[in-house]
Amino acid sequence: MEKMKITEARVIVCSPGRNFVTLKIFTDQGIYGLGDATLNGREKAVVTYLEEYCIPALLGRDPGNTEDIWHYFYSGVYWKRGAITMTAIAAIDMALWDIKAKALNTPLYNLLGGKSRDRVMVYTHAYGKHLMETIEKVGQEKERGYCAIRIQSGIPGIDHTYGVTEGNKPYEPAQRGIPREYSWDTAKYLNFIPGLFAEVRKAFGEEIHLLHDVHHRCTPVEAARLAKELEPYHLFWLEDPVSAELQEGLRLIRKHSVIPIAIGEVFNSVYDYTTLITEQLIDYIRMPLVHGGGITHLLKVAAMASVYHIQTGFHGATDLSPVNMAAALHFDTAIHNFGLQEYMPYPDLVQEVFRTNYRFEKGYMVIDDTPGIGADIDEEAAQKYPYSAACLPVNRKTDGTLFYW
Ligand code: KDG
Ligand code: MG
Repeated sequence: MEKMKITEARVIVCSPGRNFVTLKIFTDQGIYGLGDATLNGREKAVVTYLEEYCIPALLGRDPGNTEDIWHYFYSGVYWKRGAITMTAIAAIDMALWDIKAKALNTPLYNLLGGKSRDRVMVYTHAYGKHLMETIEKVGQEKERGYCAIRIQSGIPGIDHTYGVTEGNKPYEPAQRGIPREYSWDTAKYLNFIPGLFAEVRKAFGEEIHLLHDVHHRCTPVEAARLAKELEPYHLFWLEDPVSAELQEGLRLIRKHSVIPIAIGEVFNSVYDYTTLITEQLIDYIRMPLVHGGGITHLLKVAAMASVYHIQTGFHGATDLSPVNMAAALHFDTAIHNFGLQEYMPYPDLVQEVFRTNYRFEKGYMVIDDTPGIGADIDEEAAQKYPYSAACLPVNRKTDGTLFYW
């Protein structure tokens, strides 16, 4: 590969229905690369980090040196880790891998080990305001061809539940203005969920993969109870059963159940995972490229996980941009220990701004051989949708105590 130089980098912020931050890095060879830098509800913090501290130091460097540049912004910086820092590093890293693959005229997956599989199994979301509607939605997603479905449902006695839309719009948790406050009751949740899965299995049998996201709302002992009671329904995984900043909390769940556990969409470093991986307390890694320092870092996390027979199951909600999704699909195609990829179809507005090279085929995603990541942004279209501040909600228990959302 010819030596290149980074000549310019700029951050594009747009809001086609929701906010996205995209980094575009240009080189003296006329090749540019894209990286996703979207951190839901904290977008401008990443923009500032990139514009004030990273871009000036990127200019003039050879974009082919992905490893050295990653360490320049990670090891070379005194204040390490954290969602803002690691999202900024991820965007730089993704864009550099995009440039390198384009310069070599090859799809990104070829630089990550080539094809370990022809297609990538994805799961989608099914949710309803009550049990019957939820079951109906599972049936609809199955009809669309999904063979893995995450199930969330409204719960009797709780006004708002994570993962369930208000009205008939697609689910979108970020809202304009300061965070809305919801009320939460773990006892009602724990009493309802096992019965929901019993009904879903009764309706659809054992063929379909079922998943559920606890969204950090249980204590370790509550999560152990839920995992144990869900065991007969053979979930593909139970996600974020506890707020896992206490890694040791997972030991209790493991002691009581053999339900597979997926953790870490809010993690951003391999050091968030060391206990979980080396003690085999989880089965799937959720940390996505965009929040986990990019391809360079996730290659190492995935390699470490593979030694312990742990697979990847990357976060892929619609608040991660199509650039991240495209890069993730290359990663999923290439690594040996890929497990499952989350996928929520983007609304049409998003597709007006971002162009992608992947397509859905009967429960799987397939990427084509476009050189690089294969995603692009239409900057003119992006300009039509300016940034508008939005935040994730806040949760309180019924007595007013602040709780995890
Ligand atoms: O921004 C937060 C969302 O991406 C998150 O709530 C979605 O938990 C989520 C999931 O599993 O997709
Ligand atoms: Mg989740």
